[in-house]
Amino acid sequence: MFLSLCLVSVGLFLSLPGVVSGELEPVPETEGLFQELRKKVNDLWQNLLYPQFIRDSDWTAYATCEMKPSSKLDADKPQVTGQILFKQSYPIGKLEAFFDLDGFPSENNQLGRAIHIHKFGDLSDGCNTTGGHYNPFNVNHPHHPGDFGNFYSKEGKIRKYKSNLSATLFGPYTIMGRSVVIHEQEDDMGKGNNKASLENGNAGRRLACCVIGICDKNMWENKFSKFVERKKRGSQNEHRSRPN
Ligand SMILES: [Cu+2]
Ligand SMILES: [Zn+2]
Repeated sequence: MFLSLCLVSVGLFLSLPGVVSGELEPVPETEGLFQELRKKVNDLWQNLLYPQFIRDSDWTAYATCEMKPSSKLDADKPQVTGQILFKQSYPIGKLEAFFDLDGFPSENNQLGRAIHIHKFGDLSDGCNTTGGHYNPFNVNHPHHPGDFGNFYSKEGKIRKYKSNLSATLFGPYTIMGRSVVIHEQEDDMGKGNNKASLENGNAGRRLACCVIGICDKNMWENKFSKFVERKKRGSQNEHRSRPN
């Protein structure tokens, strides 16, 4: 850590034009060394600012979360599986997410189910070891970056696209390596008049969870284009069947 800080300080120092051309200009025999050091510092900065996985995919980060029922869940509870995909353009794009989940009871008019980002990507004791809501700024629920709200299933499925989310895949508050949890019950959005409401929205048991990890661009593009196609077809059919 100390070495990195030293290198960074040297880099800043070397990048000041006045310094390089001023009285501290290196003597010829040390010039090669300085050049090498400068390159190392530049590479360090590049890697810090622009992580490899973003540079590899047109300056956009993609992540996936492979949803599985909690290993501690009773057999009579809904066994939710599927995928949540994330996309975010570097550096100032807002997070987009696509929720593609199955296994909810098939009767319609089900209550909403809360979905949140939890602190840990640890599934060693099912979803119980994912900790509380990811809360880097020490605020109340529902103002955590991963408070995605309530989701309503249709014919046992949730297919939902959300944009402009406040969680991020970049920097010190990245959600990469943390988890997404689906709860049995509705999120009271902090209006439950008790302590738990301001911590977790009283959303009840953890049905299913997954760990967020880097994925390929194609994963998002394939899934999302199918979703858009299905939506288009759905709205056309709706249009056709609507009386004039
Ligand atoms: Cu939760
Ligand atoms: Zn929360």
